[in-house]
Amino acid sequence: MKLPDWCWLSSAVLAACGLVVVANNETEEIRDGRAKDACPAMLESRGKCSSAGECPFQVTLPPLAIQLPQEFGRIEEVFKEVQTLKEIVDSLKKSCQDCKLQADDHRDPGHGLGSPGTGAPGEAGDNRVEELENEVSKLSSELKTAKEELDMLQGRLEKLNLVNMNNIETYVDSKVANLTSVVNSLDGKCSSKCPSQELIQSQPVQHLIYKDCSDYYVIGKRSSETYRVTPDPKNRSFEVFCDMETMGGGWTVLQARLDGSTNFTRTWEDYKAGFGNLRREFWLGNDKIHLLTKSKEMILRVDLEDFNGVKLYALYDQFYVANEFLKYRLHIGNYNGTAGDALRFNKHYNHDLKFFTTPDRDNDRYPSGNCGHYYSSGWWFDACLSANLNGKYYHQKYKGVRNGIFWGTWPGMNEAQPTGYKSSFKEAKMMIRPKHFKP
Ligand SMILES: [Ca+2]
Repeated sequence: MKLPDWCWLSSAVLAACGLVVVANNETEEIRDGRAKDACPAMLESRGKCSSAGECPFQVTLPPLAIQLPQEFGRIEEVFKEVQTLKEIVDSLKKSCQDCKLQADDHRDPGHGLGSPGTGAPGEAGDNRVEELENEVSKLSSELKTAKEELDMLQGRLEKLNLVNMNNIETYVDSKVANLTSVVNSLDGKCSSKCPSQELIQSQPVQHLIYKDCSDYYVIGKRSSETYRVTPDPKNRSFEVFCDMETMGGGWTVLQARLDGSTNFTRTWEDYKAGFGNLRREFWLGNDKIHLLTKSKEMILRVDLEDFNGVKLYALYDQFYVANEFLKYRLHIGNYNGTAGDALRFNKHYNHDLKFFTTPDRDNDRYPSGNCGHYYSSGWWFDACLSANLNGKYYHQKYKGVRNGIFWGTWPGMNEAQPTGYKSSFKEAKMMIRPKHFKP
């Protein structure tokens, strides 16, 4: 081990000054005053010299201060720390001992306090500790299992939350639409392949159930009139107006506007049951429209005429209105025609798949108000409209809120009028016919 530098330095000092030998024979003293002043280390005799001339000597060194490196300063701290740790260990030992005593008491209550001496206290305590450890470990594992089960339940609950009313409605809607389509296709098969059906059709008297106007057309009825139809045998039959002229005829009319004689600003119940005069202006009624569109796959035709005598039409190759539970939701198919696809104007104004809204029943997609109230109508409002055939009847152009009969794709309809006037329609009509009907 290499001696630190300070050690060599001290030796050098001693060597440089040399030793002053002092014979302290009590009687004589040899001194070198000069040397004594310079070197504080002295060699002196102690006691009397022996007869052989050997004298005891001693070396007296001055107090020695050695500069230790800083690291040595920590030794004191380390000692203190060790002391503290020792105290802690002692106190832990003691409490551990107490703990063992208590543990034994708990394990065997009959012994009472201070009676663990019956066994080996240390061993008993160790066993108890082991038992407790096992118990804790078991509890911890049970807790973990319970937490996992909770997590799983939470997940299932979240999934259930996702199945909200909208999803159920959409599901039921699509199932109803599918069933309607299947029933209709079976209907179609039977009428084309079943000879008895042909027999029935050739013998009008036996055609007992007329589901819609096309059935009257089939038995030879050609006048546009009111007829009684039974789209669903489980429901009552009702009167409808049949258009037997337009585009081959066989149309069941759902709605008509022609002179403003009927008020269309109505309640939910009115729109549900229907109102007006079948030979003039009317709304057939949402329940009836539902039954008609449920009984067969239907197409929709909208006829419009403005005050300039311009007549245009729109055809949709599917038209279905859900039941009241599903808020008479609208389903429309592909557009064809001359008036433009106002029911599906763009992604912001689309009446397809929208619920029916009336001034007293807000099912629209406009969060801060009721489109039906604002536009004085019952309709399948989005937020709010690109078409509204149940708007107010105006006999001419009008100003203010666009609450008149409206078809957004009508030529010039959306162009800003310098006068601020809005145009309306002289006549409007909605009617349906089975998709597979051949006039
Ligand atoms: Ca609303």
